[in-house]
Amino acid sequence: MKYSLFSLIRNGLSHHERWPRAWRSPELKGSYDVVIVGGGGHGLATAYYLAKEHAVTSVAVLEKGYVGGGNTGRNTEIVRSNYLWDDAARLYEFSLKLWQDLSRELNFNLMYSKRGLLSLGHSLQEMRDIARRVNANRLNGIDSELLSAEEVREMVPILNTSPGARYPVLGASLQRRGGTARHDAVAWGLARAADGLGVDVVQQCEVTGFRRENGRVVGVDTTKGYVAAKRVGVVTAGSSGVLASMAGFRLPIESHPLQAWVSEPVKPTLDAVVMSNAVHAYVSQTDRGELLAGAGIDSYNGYGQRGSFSVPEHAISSLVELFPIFSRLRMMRQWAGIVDTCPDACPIIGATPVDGLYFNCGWGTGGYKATPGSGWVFAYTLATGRPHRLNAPFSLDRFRTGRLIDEHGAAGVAH
Ligand code: FAD
Ligand code: PYC
Repeated sequence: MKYSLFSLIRNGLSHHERWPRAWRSPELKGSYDVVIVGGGGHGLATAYYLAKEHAVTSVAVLEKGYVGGGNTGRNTEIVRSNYLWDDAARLYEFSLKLWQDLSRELNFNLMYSKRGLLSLGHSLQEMRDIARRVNANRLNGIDSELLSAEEVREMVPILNTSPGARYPVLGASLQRRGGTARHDAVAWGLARAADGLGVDVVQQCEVTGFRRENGRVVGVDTTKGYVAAKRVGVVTAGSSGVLASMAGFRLPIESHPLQAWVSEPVKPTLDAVVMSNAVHAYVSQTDRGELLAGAGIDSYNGYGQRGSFSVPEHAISSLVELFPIFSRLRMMRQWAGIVDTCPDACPIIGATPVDGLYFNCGWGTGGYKATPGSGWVFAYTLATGRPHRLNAPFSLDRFRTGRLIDEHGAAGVAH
């Protein structure tokens, strides 16, 4: 106890000079069993579970920038599993169960906070859709409740629930286990744990091409040289289309900016996550006191991590209608990530037309919550060459067979 107090004071005064590195900065080797392209949460989780669950430790994660610098470090941290269709509900629920124990498992505080997530209904038809989703969730064993306007008012007294409001609140769905988890901690915790199991996490290493022999991938070209690999997993979110085109095929994916912003910090005022599909806006309060909010996607395609002004303007004016108390808040920062949207608002996890090359992408606006589950099933696929039953429905092939899984309603943020 004395020692930890002493070490806390010493480290507090040291301006980080004496802090050890959380993971190595290894030289890139000439070959690996598995190369993972993309050092976001999904790529790092894949590497971690490859090593932990399948004893595959000859693994490199190649990241063109820095770990967590993509959508993993840009999202609004919402975690939930209340999806409509069985296939999606199973995958997201599996992930939510992994979040439960992940801080302990990684020995890294991910600050998973089950503060409850409300999805508001503003019209009779929206309430019918919400009720359908709540019932479907319950049939899948997922906690989900239908709240009346009065119950919403009790839970979030600062919400404008007056009948004359511009966006009248008729009720909401509530997932009590839904909430938030701190995104940069997720990237760092997974990078450290994967590194500890022998995975090479190589930053500033961009993949620039794939090499093939007899229709099979044999390695990748990078800005640090060529690396041979028995299998390659691509987990590059908004850049997935670019990587697929390097490999010689197309994905049914569009890349769009998705924006978010935080206000100056204020005293605790909102202890649940509140989303509204109809107004394309959502908000929660961070542990630092900032109001963290976001909108639907910018409608145009693009790779600029900025977005256009009209989107936050619309979302903020709607949020102020819903929460008049926020009207004097000052915005501190705004940013965007590039999200990879699929026509059915569901991911693609599995084989591609190139043997040995697998993609995990298309999570769009909602992949953060799936980080551990996505890594877990993708590790299974990379280790065995087969889909796990949880990711089998999310094949690229579904766009040929027509077995789509339409989750636009549950995606929560407009695609
Ligand atoms: P990323 O974290 O983007 O990682 C991909 C990595 O690949 C990047 O680091 C990139 O640099 C790297 N890369 C790209 N090309 C190359 C290359 N050629 N070579 C090497 N590396 C490369 N989801 C939720 O569930 N809840 C939310 O509240 C939520 N809010 C969001 C808010 C915003 C503003 C945004 C932008 C997204 C939000 N999302 C949310 C979606 C979520 O962030 C993503 O689905 C998820 O983080 C994707 O993780 P990833 O690891 O696949 O991608
Ligand atoms: O998927 O829950 C979600 C989400 C909220 C904000 C952005 N994505």
